[in-house]
Amino acid sequence: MTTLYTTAVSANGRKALALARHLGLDLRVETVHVYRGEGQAAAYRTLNPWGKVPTLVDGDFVLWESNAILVYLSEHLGGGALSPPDARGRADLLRWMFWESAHWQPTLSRVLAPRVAQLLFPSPDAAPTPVPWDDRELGALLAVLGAALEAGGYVCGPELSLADFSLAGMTTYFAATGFPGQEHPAIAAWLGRMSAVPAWASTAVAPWT
Ligand SMILES: N[C@@H](CCC(=O)N[C@@H](CS)C(=O)NCC(=O)O)C(=O)O
Repeated sequence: MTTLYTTAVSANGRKALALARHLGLDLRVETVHVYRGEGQAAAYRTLNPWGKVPTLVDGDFVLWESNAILVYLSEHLGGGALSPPDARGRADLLRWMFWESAHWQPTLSRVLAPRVAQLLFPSPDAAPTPVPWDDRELGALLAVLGAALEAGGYVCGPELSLADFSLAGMTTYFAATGFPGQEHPAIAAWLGRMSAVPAWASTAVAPWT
């Protein structure tokens, strides 16, 4: 039995859950309410010393870091689906997944965190914290991703790949935090295509919907 430890509202957990559904994998989902501190529980930290979600447990194999989990789900359990078989295609895929982890995810976390926290823990008295969508570093990242999506397909070309699940993760927060899609039409169009992927759409939950 394979178990995914996650919480439905987590952007990184959503990547793994959505890919598992897309591949038709039979995963047991165990909820860890990381935003209520459950990630720091001693028992969970024996699986994931970092105390975050997602974590995948497949028999005696324990894996954390969402992008590594995507690769494992595809290669070990999904027959290599959504991952190109050739070296250049695979290197391109990994390039985008490393970029997601090194740049996209940290920058979006920094820019969105205050508003995301408000939406997770609403307080009737708090005015919405504005999201600095004009942040210079974020602008550079949006330009790079937008250019890659200009042709109208997916991140690595005309076919959906693991890179789409990876990069779409943080966009989980976009609708609720007011992503200015009109300023980034290629990204907005790609998000529309991702919404048409049933496994991606089915993992969208409140307060992000
Ligand atoms: N780089 C990690 C990031 C994991 C991460 O930050 N997960 C968030 C949820 S999206 C979390 O567990 N946050 C709870 C916390 O920081 O305590 C990955 O891609 O898996």
